[in-house]
Amino acid sequence: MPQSEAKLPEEVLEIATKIKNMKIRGAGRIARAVARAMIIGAESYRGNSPEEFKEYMRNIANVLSSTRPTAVSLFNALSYISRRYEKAEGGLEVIRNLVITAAKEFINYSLNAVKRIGEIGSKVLRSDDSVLTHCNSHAAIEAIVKAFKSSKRGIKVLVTETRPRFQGYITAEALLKEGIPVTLIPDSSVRYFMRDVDKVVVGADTIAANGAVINKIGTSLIALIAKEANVDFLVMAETYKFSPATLLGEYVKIEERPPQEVVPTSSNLKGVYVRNPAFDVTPPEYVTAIVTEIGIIPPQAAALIIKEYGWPIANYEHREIAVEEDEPIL
Ligand code: RUB
Repeated sequence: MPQSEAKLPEEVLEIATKIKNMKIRGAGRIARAVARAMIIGAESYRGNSPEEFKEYMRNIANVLSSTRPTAVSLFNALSYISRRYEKAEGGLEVIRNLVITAAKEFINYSLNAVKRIGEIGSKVLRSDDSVLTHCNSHAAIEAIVKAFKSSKRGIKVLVTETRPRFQGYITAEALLKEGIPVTLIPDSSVRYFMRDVDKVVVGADTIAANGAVINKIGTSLIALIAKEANVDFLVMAETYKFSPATLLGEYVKIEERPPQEVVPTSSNLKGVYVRNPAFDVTPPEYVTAIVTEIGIIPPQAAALIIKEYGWPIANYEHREIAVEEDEPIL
């Protein structure tokens, strides 16, 4: 049996499972993890046909693209890599190297982009700002930490719990480790606290061509409250978080996760339908600015970033729905 049809490397499948069950999570980390999986896949191929190798890499990319549907960073990373080897000619080693080089390039680019966003984003924060953040975004944390370390020592942060998966705990721990004063608050208390907030800083999973920001569920409510209170709403997003397909009219698929994340199976809510969307859409008019690694832009410039700086149009579609809509919990 050709290796393209054979079992894929265990380590690659493990990465896919970890993304699916959120042991690897956050749009940037997910993108770097799929790039790493492509490297592992390429290095593990034992056949000798370039065409069969391409088919095998396609199978790996399909498995990776079926893990979670919303973060476009995953699909942009895969497209960046596949664009390099799909049309390439040459022997197996040439093609294998193209995969490995492109994947390494993506990982390096991504790590540097997060650092650069940290530098640019940190300048927007003032020395005694009270910042509110939601979920767990490395780009957002990078900007806050960088600002704090560059002598803006008065910065303090309100972190939402981010139910149902409590990613806010990870953020609170990371900020505390850097010595930043952190207060953890329930998601539902955001309006109560907004009067004390100077800036909201969040990350993004996807940014659509019209500047709409898709991020952790609850983000759009926070944006609404920030708008009401006249508080700046800043999004930290690498350029590979911008979705080229939305320029061509495609909608962003919002992941719905298992109801058990919201209500434990042990509860006696038999027959109650539970919905668990993982992300929501914040319209551009609620976004003050998007901080990218190439500079700060208004959300209305999203299409320009896609066109001018563009990551290739993603070839990969998410093929699996995580959970049926309206699935009863018991
Ligand atoms: C994570 C989330 C993060 C973005 C940006 O959702 O919504 O805000 O992915 O993160 P989940 P980063 O926990 O469901 O993956 O800046 O680290 O890419």
